[in-house]
Amino acid sequence: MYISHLFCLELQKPFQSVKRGSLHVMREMKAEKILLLLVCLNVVSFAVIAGSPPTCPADLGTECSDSGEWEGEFFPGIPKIKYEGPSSKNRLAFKWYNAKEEILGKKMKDWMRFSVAFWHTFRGTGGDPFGAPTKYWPWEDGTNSVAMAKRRMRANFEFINKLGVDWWCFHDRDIAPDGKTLEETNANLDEVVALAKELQGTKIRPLWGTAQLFSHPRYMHGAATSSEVGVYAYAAAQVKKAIEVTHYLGGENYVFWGGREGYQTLLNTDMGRELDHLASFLGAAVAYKKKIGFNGTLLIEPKPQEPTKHQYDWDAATTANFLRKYDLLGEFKLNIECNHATLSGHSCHHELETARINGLLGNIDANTGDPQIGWDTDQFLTDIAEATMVMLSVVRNGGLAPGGFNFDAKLRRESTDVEDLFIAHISGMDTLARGLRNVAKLIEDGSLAELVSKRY
Ligand SMILES: [Mn+2]
Repeated sequence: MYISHLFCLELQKPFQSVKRGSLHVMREMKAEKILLLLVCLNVVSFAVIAGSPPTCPADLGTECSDSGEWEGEFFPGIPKIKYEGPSSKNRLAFKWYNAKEEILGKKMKDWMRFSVAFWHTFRGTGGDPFGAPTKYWPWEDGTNSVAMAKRRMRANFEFINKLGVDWWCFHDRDIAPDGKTLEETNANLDEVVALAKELQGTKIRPLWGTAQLFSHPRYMHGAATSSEVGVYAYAAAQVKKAIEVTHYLGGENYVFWGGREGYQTLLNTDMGRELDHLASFLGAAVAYKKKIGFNGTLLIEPKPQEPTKHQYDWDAATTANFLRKYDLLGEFKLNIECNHATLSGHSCHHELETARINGLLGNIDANTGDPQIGWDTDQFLTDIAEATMVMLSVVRNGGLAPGGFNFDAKLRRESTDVEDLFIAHISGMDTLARGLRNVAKLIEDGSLAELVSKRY
């Protein structure tokens, strides 16, 4: 991103020095400058989406922290979040989620198994395709150094402890920076993971880990479905390492989200061959998992499109058929994301039920989209009716363990206070808790089951 900025500034210089050109030349230069600015803006936006660190200092008057040791709390003044019940007006308290309360024979926390998503919570910048980052958390120093990654990891565990959850999820590249070589990249990851292991203590574990196989330019044609064998091999090496660190941290699952496993046009794509490649890639992951004794569940996360026009893991039914064709059904389950469900034209409830009746419901990425916006907005789920349907599937499934609910959800661009991270998670947890309480009433009342049985 810095390089892009410098490039743009450099290119603007010649225009600024032309002061007495003919009108024609001036017009041409103006057009050039506008084009250049647009190109620069696009370059910058792309870098933002690709997960670059936020620029610092921001033009909002905020100052970066220095790059020295961080002292004290990351969330000062925010207490450990407690349950205060529905009449509480405290924004930093649970109204419906009471971790140890028993509902339908199980503690709420065991139904839920809530997890914080590192990428949205600690790498989310508020940047979108139309604008630069808006969030500059006080602990960020504007770099993507290993030291910064470790400081961010400390913030992650203070957040998790104060929120009172036991799980977290991560991509390899979100928690540690890329190096110049695979070896250097892996060494960076090892250094950050060693600290994470220490900070986890005896109670906190990864709900799942995953490899980030979509933001680096090498993955522009996909990873396991890339037409370049070198890219396929690099992705395999990256997944191998990501499974190892997930295992080392005591993770209970490992997720495959095919970020760019899909196509832009069938005219240049051998779809059958790409699907064969994807299946052998996943088969190799199964073999390696067994070789190192990792007993976690492997999960595939369906999504119909975005960033590619068509993603191979379109929805639960498509993915189940893929697994069936390649004889991988016994080795994988599904991670259903509610926002992906609606992008594929289904409801979240439909996707959960499709996974459940096929014995494939493994985990839920708890978020929601917006009915008026056609893309993946990754909002916290706050619709009680939707949460009730989601929990109905979870209860019928007997729970999600060893999976759980991962908050694959982010603050809105306009939400820039540190406290907002807590308020958003509390609202997501309370909404699902309310859904569970509603399901308990529906089941205890018996009328829903009676209605269905009468129909048949
Ligand atoms: Mn999403």
